Order: sequence, then C-alpha cells, then structure tokens
Amino acid sequence: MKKGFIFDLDGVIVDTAKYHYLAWKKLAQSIDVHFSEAENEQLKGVSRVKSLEKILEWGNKTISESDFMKLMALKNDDYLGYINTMNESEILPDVLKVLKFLIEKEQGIALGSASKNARTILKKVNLFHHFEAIVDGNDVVKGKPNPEVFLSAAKALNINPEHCIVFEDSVAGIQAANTANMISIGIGESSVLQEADFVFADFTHINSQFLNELINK
Ligand code: B16
Ligand code: MG
Repeated sequence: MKKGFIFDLDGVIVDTAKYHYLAWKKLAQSIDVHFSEAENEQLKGVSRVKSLEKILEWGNKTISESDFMKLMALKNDDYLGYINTMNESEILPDVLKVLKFLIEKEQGIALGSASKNARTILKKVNLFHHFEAIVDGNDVVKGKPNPEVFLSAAKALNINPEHCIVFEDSVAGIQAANTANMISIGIGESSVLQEADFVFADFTHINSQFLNELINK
C-alpha cells in the first residue's frame, strides 16, 4: 500500500541546529543576552519568530516591532552564510539509503519543516528532486506542535493522515504528528522523545524490515 512518509528537515535530514545556534548566539551577544547550547535545544522545530521571542524573553528584553524585524533579518543573513557552505556530505547517515528504499517501493515522500529555508537547504544537499511534496515555514500559519504542516503534506501527497508516517527530532514535531493521527518516529533520544510511537538514535538503526512493516501495516 502507498503510505506517506513525511520527513522533518533540521535534525532529521541534516544537522542545521549547529548553524542556527551559531547565528542566534551571535545575535544574542549583540543585544547582551546570554544564550547557551541548552537553550538552543528548546528552539528545535520552533519557528524563527517564536525563537526570537523566546531569546528576548530569556534576556528580559523588550524591543520595537521594527527592531524585531531587523534582528530576524540579521540572524537569517548570518544563517544563510552557513547554509551556503553546505553540500551532500552534510546529509545525516543513512538518510539517503532510507529515502531510496522508500522511493523504490513507490511510497509518497514529503518534507514537513518549520524552516523557511527548507527548499534552499534541500537544493544545497542535492535532495530536492526526491520529494514529491514540500511543505515548509512559508506554507503554514500555525507552527508545530500544531499539526498543520503535516496535514498539508498529507494533502499534497493525496494520502490520508492515518496512512502517514512522520520522522521528527523535536518534541513539538512529535506532538504535531500525533495530533495529526500519524505514526510518529522520533529521531534522537528516547528520554526526550517519549511521546513518539518509535524512537531511533538515527537512520542507521532503521532497517528495511521495519520500513516494510510500516508500508504493509
Ligand atoms: P528558519 P525543522 C526548524 O526546522 C528548526 O528546527 C528550528 O530551529 C528553526 O528555528 C525553524 O526551522 C525555522 O527555521 O529560520 O530557517 O525559517 O526542524 O522544522 O525542519
Ligand atoms: Mg527538526
């Protein structure tokens, strides 16, 4: 049966969290806010607007709307500098192997990401052409944990949500997949991704038997 396999981007296909961290850190420093790697963890899967709101909240800062827009643009320019250096070598281990296996089995493949830079990143790492549907931060109004991004991806694939499987590294993303009535597969630590139906440290732990079971369920 044709199932819909929906991939998150940051933390699932590539590790762009390290670039987000460097860019947010530089920005936080410029406005005298301390920003740690642990706090960066809390920004995973969170939109750019919400991320800046959180950083300002942590630093107890209030700024005008125009300054807010300027800071967001500055952060993104810096982030894009890092993205520009990316190539295929940054695809996380066995992601391509799993993608190719699912494509060979004629499954629906979609991207469901909060990032407004998702299309640029997919092109940089040469994966764009593998996706039948792409839904990213430009296409949704409500961010994860709202299920909008995954429901839109299912719709674009023309597959019922209950026949979709989501790969996600963030708690908010797992909650979004569960609310969408999809099978949620956490990529990361099981202690963090407790709400997921299944958790794997990375794609090297996902074998073809498991994928076949999902397809034939
Ligand atoms: P951008 P994902 C998310 O991507 C990131 O996890 C999150 O840290 C970031 O703030 C968000 O994208 C927005 O990214 O600034 O590029 O629009 O994990 O949903 O693929
Ligand atoms: Mg992610």
